[in-house]
Amino acid sequence: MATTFIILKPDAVERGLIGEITTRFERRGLRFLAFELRQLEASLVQQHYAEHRGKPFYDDLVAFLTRGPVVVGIIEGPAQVVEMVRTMMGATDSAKAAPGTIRGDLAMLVDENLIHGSDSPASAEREIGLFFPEFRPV
Ligand code: RTP
Ligand code: MG
Repeated sequence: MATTFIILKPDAVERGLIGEITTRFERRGLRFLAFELRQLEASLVQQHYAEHRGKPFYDDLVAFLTRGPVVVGIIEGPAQVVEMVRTMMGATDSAKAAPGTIRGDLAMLVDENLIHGSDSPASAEREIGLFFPEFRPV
């Protein structure tokens, strides 16, 4: 088994889509090991998205992630869980995301794209450490 990290972004919470998105993962057979509604500090979001510092969308991205509560979660699944969750999310630009994916079914913008998912096992480990420093795999 392996773990990955997700954020249901403020647009998902504002639009009342926590249940819809969570249910997709649970129906697939994946299991939440942590699940918490949280108002994020800008400093944490900046650390989380450090790879994008300096890009044109960076400041807007930090403002977006801190404009209201998010859900942060840890998902457990098979060895490929990081990739499974990314596939279920769909392309970054929701307008181009395939039908059947979370973004492809429920969103249409590149910035307000409902969900973050770790992009590699190394990212998952780093992000779980940032958002859930107390977490120990069960
Ligand atoms: P995420 O990190 O949130 O899971 O998304 P991702 O891997 O699919 O995309 P990434 O390239 O890491 O971009 C991070 C987030 O920045 C916003 N973004 N806006 N306006 C733009 O061109 C633009 N590009 C990216 C999105 O919210 C994206 O999810
Ligand atoms: Mg990313």
